[in-house]
Amino acid sequence: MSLLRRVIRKAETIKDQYFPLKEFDKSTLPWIDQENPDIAGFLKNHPPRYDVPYDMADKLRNWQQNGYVVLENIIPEAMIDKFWGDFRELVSHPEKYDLSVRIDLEEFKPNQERNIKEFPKDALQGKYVKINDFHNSSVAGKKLMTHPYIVSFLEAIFNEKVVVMQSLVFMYGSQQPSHQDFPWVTAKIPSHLAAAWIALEDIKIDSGPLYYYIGSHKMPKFNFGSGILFKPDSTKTPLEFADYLDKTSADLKLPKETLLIKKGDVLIWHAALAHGGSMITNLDQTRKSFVCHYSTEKALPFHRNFPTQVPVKQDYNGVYIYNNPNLPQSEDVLK
Ligand SMILES: O=C(O)CCC(=O)C(=O)O
Repeated sequence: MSLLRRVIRKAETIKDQYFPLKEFDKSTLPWIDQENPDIAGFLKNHPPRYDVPYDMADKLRNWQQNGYVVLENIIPEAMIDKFWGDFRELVSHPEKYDLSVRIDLEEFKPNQERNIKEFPKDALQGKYVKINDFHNSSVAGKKLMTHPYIVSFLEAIFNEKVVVMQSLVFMYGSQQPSHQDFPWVTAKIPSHLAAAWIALEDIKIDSGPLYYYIGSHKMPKFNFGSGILFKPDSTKTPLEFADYLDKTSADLKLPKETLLIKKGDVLIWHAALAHGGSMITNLDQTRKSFVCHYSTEKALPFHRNFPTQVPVKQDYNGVYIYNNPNLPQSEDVLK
């Protein structure tokens, strides 16, 4: 860690200790998260840049109330198949590529996150695998994550320039405990965050589908002992966080919904929507998905891992995607 990073980190730790963040900062909340947002008025002044096949006002109302929307049948099959072809190439010939992969299996402890080359090939096509930031290698991934109908919705909720923060490819269900994303995937403004779950096949009930608690984006935030963000000095664990989200959702009688969408449908969820992966009940059943996290240029004007470097960025449909400075040899290798 550079001296500058260390000084910034120390200052942040002292600030968290004495003034831990208890809620999102009201002054930087996206307009739609503020009290009584005027959706009709907003759309009159800010019509979507693309002619979307869904009712934007209706989707924005759903977002405001429930913390998520499903955009049905918006991605052409050919785009998904091209992306999945790139993914097949990656996992069939990992020796040719450089990118970070995480496999949450005991046998890979203590280094569960490694360069793809350093995992056995079989393990890459198994369970508990997360392929990180594959969009940096795959042009089809960049196009998919910035599909105009996804971008239009993100631009509407943020009313800011949208940037890509990170992405994950899953072949099987994650079986992840309940969580919200903002404590982990954090930009300078934690409320400037949304995620898209792009179904790359029809999702089956026995595959360990994603679940979420409807309306949970409005519940009081969990305190990690370091405020609402998870930090090295947090005194509460991710499992305590999961327990809080499950219990508070039950107390507030928030319905739990299971995501059984079709290939080409997209779920977009709020930074604070509590969600997780159900248990897989058929070990052979895949659950292919591309999960993309977005922020705004205001909150993330650089690559998330290189805040002190001037970013090299590409523009896809008006969204900035930062090149990974660590792996320049991998950028756009799959075209
Ligand atoms: O798809 C899943 O099961 C989990 C994805 C997720 O929770 C996330 O990326 O935040």
